[in-house]
Amino acid sequence: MAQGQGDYRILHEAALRDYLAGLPELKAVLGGEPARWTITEVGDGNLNLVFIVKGASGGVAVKQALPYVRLVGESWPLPLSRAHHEYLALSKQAQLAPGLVPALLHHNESLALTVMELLEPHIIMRKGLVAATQYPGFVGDISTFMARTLFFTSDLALTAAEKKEGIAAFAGNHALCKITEDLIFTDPYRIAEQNRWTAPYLDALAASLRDDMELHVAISRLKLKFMASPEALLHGDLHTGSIMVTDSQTRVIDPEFAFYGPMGFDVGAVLANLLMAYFASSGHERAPGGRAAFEAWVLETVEQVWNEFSRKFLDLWRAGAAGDAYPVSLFASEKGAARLEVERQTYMQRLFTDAVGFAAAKITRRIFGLAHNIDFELIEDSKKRAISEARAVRLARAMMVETGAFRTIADVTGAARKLRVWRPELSS
Ligand code: SR1
Ligand code: MG
Repeated sequence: MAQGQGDYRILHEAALRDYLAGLPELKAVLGGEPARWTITEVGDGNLNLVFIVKGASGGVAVKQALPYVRLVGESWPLPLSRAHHEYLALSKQAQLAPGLVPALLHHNESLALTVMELLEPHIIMRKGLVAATQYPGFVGDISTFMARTLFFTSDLALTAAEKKEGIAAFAGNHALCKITEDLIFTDPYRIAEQNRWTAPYLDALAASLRDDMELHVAISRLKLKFMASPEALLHGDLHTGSIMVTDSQTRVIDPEFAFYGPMGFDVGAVLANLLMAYFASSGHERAPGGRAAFEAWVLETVEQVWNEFSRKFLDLWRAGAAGDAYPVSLFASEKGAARLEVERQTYMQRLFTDAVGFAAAKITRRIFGLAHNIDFELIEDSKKRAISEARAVRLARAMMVETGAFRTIADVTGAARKLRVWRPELSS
């Protein structure tokens, strides 16, 4: 029995086969004899089991939450209720951003188990970025996903009552928020058992993070914003490992960290992960077509993600927002419409500043915290890896402490471009 959920048991291969065989709709999707289905555990994330099941006529993906953090083990318990919040978030995202999340086929609350469409031939975007693959459809899709999911779950689109119901529905996901509060906003800046970095080269840089009070203030302001600004329903973990892609398709997966928080956290996550792909690129082997073209594409993508997100979000707002914020009755006159338009620009500038700060926090945690990413980790030569990471950290510190100096997204990409050739001093 796990955490009071009497029917919960971990479904390994045989039990999963029996379970799926007992569900007529899924049995029909898979086809053929259940005994001949292939079942492979493919989860490479930090928290859950993920199985790919294939039958004579089709396949499905099955995700089951474990009652603990997979990356660490049973010593770190984690509520199964995250599977419920993930299912809720996926359902909402499917409604608001159709075609940009996997189709939901089945959910079992007690087993903390969800069956989804098998995304094939999609791959995890982060893996594609490590191989220097460009994704021309990504900007359009991710900007639509963020603009629609964030706008339509905010006070700009909802009544106050609807918004508060939404907050309440996700308020129980606080254990997942706590992971973020600790691993992103606290641990990298103090001695924490689970921190790690590319030693010895980044030893001095790691120590400097613990002693940098301007950084401590900046990260604490961001933490407060994360904890105390329920602006919209966030994905909550929107990195490139939570996105699956083909040349022409994008699917956002894994919203188990979903809750009502500051919009800039999701936007910043996407920007941060693209920037890390950019800085990591020079540490990897030359790819066909060259790394330069890829790196130029990544920075162009960073700019377009923000610009397209901002344009689409504003379009939704201008198209007739029905939410209780900025009441239509207060801005009905010509003068009111003009003033509201100025206010929209101010709102977007504030959202941009939030995204810049959160992006910086996301970069720093991947270099000094518990959970790293393959963009850097797959750079075998640890000195090369440290150089790429130090460049990213230098940008992140500036973005976090001198956030006001980044007025436009071109300020961010311009600074990244300069740091791409900076030679950091490493510890030895
Ligand atoms: C213990 S969980 C570590 C990280 O994995 C997830 O993908 C989140 O980013 C979390 O912070
Ligand atoms: Mg995840």
